[in-house]
Amino acid sequence: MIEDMEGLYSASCQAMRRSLIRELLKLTRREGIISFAGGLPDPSTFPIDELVHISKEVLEKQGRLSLQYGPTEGDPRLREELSRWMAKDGISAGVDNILVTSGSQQGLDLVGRIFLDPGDPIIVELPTYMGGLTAFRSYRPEILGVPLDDEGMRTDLLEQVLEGLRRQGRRPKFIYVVPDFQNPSGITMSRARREHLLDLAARYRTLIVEDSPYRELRFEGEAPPPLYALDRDGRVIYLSTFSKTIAPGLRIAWVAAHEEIISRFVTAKQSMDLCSPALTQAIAAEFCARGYLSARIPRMIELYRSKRDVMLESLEAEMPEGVSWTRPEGGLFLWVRLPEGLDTEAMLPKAIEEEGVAYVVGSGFYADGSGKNTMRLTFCYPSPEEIREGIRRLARLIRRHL
Ligand code: PMP
Ligand code: G9A
Repeated sequence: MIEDMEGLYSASCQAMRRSLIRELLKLTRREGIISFAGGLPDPSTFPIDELVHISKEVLEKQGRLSLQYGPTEGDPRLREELSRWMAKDGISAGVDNILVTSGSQQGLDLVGRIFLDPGDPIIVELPTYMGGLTAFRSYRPEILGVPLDDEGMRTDLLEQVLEGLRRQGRRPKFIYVVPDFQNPSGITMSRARREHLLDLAARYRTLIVEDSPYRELRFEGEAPPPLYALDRDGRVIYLSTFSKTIAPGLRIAWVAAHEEIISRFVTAKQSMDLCSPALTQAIAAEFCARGYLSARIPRMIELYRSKRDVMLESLEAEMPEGVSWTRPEGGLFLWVRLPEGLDTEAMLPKAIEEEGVAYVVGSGFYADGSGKNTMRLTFCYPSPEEIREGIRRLARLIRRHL
């Protein structure tokens, strides 16, 4: 290895951090560990038979096209299907407002790439999706956090942050939110907060990045409209994905935004990967066209709802006094708060080694490193029996630390 490598890596590279979630994924495969860590969809939901049939047909009938490079914007047929799919939520996005990406994770990186210079302010929720933080951090912005309550981002506090920036003659490049069954907290932003957020974004002349991979997975209650559907100014960049509704292995997701912004994304994506895989796009388009997507969602909801219920019941039965948690109406995650003074990061090695249970340390989701006494649990991957046993183990560990 040559000497002085440090001096060769860019400042951006040195600002990059490994995802704790990705590191913990290795544990999912370890014998005897019950993992509440990575948000891996339950593999029993993967539509393997349908995908076998469709893949065969796509290769036989349109192999010359689907094995070729495709347009950067994405497969035109898939974009038409996506436009129709989003219309059911009141999102009016034509084909020219849509860019297909290689996972929403690429969409987040593209957002960082086209908007951020070092030191630029952006605003995120406290806590927020860790993968969003890692994507943005590599562009070295100044990240400001606004706390959540059970109605989502505290827009009254957001207003103070925006006002503080204005006094310095600055405005944030964007406000990043995960409004539906948020990763990590499971909280959904109320309609009133959505309207206030849009109003503030307009008054302070900034953009909103609405990242919504879990929207389809609503177990109960009424869905507030997407921010994109409430927006009148082309101020919202909407991200969604098939990772949680079909399978993450397809790596098919999309961004909907104003045409001008899409055109910048297209230019940026060309230097990343030229285009997303034509083959999985063609398969996804066919999957949608046959109505398989809408047909399968009720079954997924039923499965995840029952797992959420098992987790809530187990928490209720096992957790000691002073521990609290959210009760999400959908999605894959819930959020646990331990009494002040407990440190979930220090507890994790013991959870794994002594109890054989894993979770994601909450502070990783806080841009300011707070949240030491919090953790994220997912109920999507383990079986109901594993959920019961895992919560028993976790409660035992917490009791030992109280
Ligand atoms: N955003 C959020 C909020 C997520 O939870 C995830 C996946 N866990 C992603 C983006 C990335 O999803 P993908 O790249 O699989 O589409
Ligand atoms: O990194 C992954 O594998 C996706 C999961 C994300 C999460 O658990 O938040």
